[in-house]
This record gives sequence, C-alpha cells and structure tokens, in this order.
Amino acid sequence: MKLQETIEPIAVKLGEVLSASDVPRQYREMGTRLLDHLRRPVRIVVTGMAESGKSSLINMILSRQVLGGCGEVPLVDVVSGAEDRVHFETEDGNVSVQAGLLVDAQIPDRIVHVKQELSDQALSGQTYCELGLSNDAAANRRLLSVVLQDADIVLWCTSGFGQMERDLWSAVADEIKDHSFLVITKADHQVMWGILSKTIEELEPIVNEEFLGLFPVASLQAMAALTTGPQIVQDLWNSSGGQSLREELDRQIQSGRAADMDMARMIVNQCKVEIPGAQIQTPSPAVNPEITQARQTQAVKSAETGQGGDMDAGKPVARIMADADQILGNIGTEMLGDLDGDHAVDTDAIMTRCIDAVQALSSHLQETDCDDSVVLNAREDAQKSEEMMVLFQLERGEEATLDAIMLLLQLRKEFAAKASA
Ligand SMILES: Nc1nc2c(ncn2[C@@H]2O[C@H](COP(=O)(O)OP(=O)(O)OP(=O)(O)O)[C@@H](O)[C@H]2O)c(=O)[nH]1
Ligand SMILES: [Mg+2]
Repeated sequence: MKLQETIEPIAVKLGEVLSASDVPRQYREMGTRLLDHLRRPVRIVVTGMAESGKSSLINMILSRQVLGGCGEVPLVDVVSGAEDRVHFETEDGNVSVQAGLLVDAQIPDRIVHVKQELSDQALSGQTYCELGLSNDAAANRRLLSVVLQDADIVLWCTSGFGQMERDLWSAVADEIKDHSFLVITKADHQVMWGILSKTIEELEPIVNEEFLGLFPVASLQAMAALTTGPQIVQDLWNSSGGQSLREELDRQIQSGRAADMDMARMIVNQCKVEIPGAQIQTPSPAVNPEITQARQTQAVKSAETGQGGDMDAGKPVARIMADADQILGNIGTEMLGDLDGDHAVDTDAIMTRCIDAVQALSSHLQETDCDDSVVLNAREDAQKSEEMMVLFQLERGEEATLDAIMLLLQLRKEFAAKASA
C-alpha cells in the first residue's frame, strides 16, 4: 500500500474529530496544523550554487531525465500532475504551458518560475523544488527564507561548502537543519583528483553541527546505473553514492510521515473517536502496571461505596487528589532509574509510559464532576502537561524523554502537596 493511502484514513478521521464542536483548543490548533501537513506532499528542496549539480541530482532521485537547460531560473518545482507538462511563469505573472518535460522544452525569455508536472506515480506524496543560488548573498538569503519555510527536507549540493554557503546555512532554522543533508555532488571528479576524503574530513565538523548527514554522490554515474539497461547496475548504483542517498531520503520521508500519523492517532484517541481499521495507541494498562493498579483500587473502592460508572462523583476533594497522586505513583522516579547507567535505553517506550500516566491522570480528573477550585486547577495542570508531552513525543530522543520524566516528577510533587493539604 502506498504511504499516501495509509495516511488518508487517519487524515479523514482527524478531520472528523476536528469538525466536532467540543475538541479542546490545544488539540484543535495542533490537529489543524497536522492535518494540513498530512494532506500536503512531502516537500524536498534541492539547493546550492549555480552549476552545483542540483538538476542532475533531482533527475537521479526521480530515475528520469526531467530537468535541465534553464540554469538562469531560480526556482523549479516538480509536482505530481495528470500529465507531463511544464508551466513557465514570467516576471509579470504570465504563464505559458508546454507538454512534455523541461529538459526538452523551448524555454521562453524572462522566466522566474517553472513548474514541471509529472504523471509519474512514483512522485505521488512528494514534491521537489530546485532552488538556484547566485553570487548575490542578500538575494540568496531572501530566497532561502521564503522557499525553506515549508521545506520538509533540504539537500544542499556543493563541492566544498564555501564561506558564503556556510553563512547562508547558519541563518537557517534548526528544525530544518534537523532534516537536511549536505550532498557533495560530482563526487567522481573529487575521486579522480584524489581529494574526496580530504573534503569529507574538512566538512565533518560542520556536518555534525549543522546537518543530519553527508552524502558524496556521482549523480551521472548513478543515473547510468539506473537507466542504461533493463535492470539496475547494482555495483555502480552502490559505488556512485546514489543508493545510500536515496535510501536515506526514503527513510526520512517514512519516519516523518510515521511521526505525523502517530501524532494524529494520539489526538484522535484523546478526543475519544475510533479510527476503523487503523491501530490507535490507546493507553495500555499492560504497559503501565501502576495505572492498572490505581484503576483497580478505584474500582474496588467504588464497588464498596456502591458508586457506579461515574466513580468520583460526589467524592471529597482530598480523595480525588489522593487518587490522582496514586495514579502518578512513583513512575517518574522509576523511569529516571531506567535512564541511568550504561545500558541501551528504549526512550520511545519510556515516553509512552509518561504519556499513559498523564492521560490516565487527565481522564481521572475529567471523570469527576467536582467543581472545587483545587480539582479544577489540577485538571488544567493535567491538560497542560498532556500538551507538553505531545511536544516532547514529537521531539523524541533522550533529552525530550528526560524532560517528560521531569514534568511527571514535578506534577507528582504538586499533586502530593495538594493531596495532603
Ligand atoms: N562528472 C559529473 N558531472 C556532473 C555531475 N552532476 C552534474 N554534472 C554536470 O555538471 C553540470 C551542471 O549540472 P546541473 O545538474 O545542471 O547543475 P545545476 O546545479 O542544476 O545547474 P544550474 O541549474 O544551471 O545552476 C552539467 O554539465 C552536469 O552534466 C556528476 O555527478 N558528475
Ligand atoms: Mg539546474
């Protein structure tokens, strides 16, 4: 099944959830942004100085000779369409259309933007944008700030990443840098001159700081490996560097989409709507024995007092807060212990436990119909914490997990104080 087809049922459900009137504000805002993101293609911007090999790299990624011959045009978009055709836009906003591919087209004068539509199914769910930089640093800055705004992944093509390129890149937002790669294009030239290892070594500190990774690629060789025969010439595809870059690009696209879908499921789940056929991450009692135990204790207590489904109705504030405190239990302390030491840590699993704990806390406080200010404040705190957890989950990694645990510990401290007050 294509990635876009997997996304659609979740996007539809998220849309339904968001159209309901009682969606909490924080989920509505986040959900709307997310829905927009899920519904638009992943945007990959390929940039670099003139003649740095941008068009050849895009052609290689598409496995097709599509772009070429319009070096003066700063912006070329490649998007999915009903048929292969090229739109040429002039300075005064006029657009003319030619059937076929840019590489074969007659390029009119004074073009500022080109849009290549491709009927190729392989492109569905992705768009590519070639952004050509010039020697005018101020113009480059302006172009980059506009074009990179909605970029999901950036490939910066270069032979040595000179000072002007470094300065331009240093001004780019960190969220974009986290999904960007430096590509040493025309790597075959550097191999021939015996300087590729030196270039890589020199760029390593910058790449470590400012990019997700570095890929030397000989695009023309890679293209030859893909297109000369009925089958890929595997050795050449591999040694050209094309295969590594393509695989990493696919991984990034998949993992970005997976993170968006997890987030969409979580919002749908929070808003208590089920997605048919899609697996929703519900707070799992099995994952979190503390929560199960707290819920069982509550069930026993409510059975004893003869109270049914609306377990906390009419409960005194101290009881509600004590139960809330029990839900949080000593989970944060336990998880900090998990992060200590040399052993490998499954930060995603810990993050899930944190989220489960805060969700259980929030549901517990929602279920009470108590309008005492202590409970109302606690409810608000729990909701805010849920929001924070969502952001931490998006960030992922050890630091975000540590933040999530610290938030739980802080909550626990506050609830314990309120319970004993
Ligand atoms: N040897 C070699 N030449 C390459 C490679 N990639 C591109 N070239 C050549 O470098 C020149 C520029 O390549 P393009 O892909 O057009 O570069 P570009 O950055 O799109 O250029 P502009 O759009 O004009 O700024 C062309 O002559 C390509 O054939 C490569 O991997 N190896
Ligand atoms: Mg080009």
